[in-house]
Amino acid sequence: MKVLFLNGPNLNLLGQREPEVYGRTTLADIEANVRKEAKALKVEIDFRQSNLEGQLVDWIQAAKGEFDVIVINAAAYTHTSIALRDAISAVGIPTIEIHLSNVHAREKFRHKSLIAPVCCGQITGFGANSYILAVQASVNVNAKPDGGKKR
Ligand code: CA2
Repeated sequence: MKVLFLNGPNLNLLGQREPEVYGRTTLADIEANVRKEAKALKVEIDFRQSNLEGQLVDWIQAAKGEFDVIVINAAAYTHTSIALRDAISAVGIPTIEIHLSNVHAREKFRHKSLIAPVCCGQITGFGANSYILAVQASVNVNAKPDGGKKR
């Protein structure tokens, strides 16, 4: 099975800025850990980051027929992007929303996720481990009789 990991704006800065909020782990460290877990679970992964909303939409659209599951940390676009929501809904690939921080314990504007209603579920607040939990969740999403499809 193939899982596409997508990372949104500013996540390329992880480990370099605001370590008190997001920790000292870099996105490259996270990718390396995700690859280890994926190998153990016999999952193939692709791991990408973009600061551009349109690029993320293009990747989601192109995932059709290529990937079984999408895992997305849409970063700030989580709270603003109808375009990402529409793309996730349109491709119909089971999608898992993830966050490093617990968005519900932060500012009010982070409590609302525009993509959550079209995702299978949300993993939020476990730091870099949210990504590892997402690899494990991907395997289970795919094992569901309906392939994890929703609405
Ligand atoms: O907790 C998460 O994973 C977030 O998706 C991170 C986003 C934030 O807008 C979401 O509400 C929650 C921010 C990513 C920015 O990452 C930075 C990393 C280092 C320095 C500055 C920003």
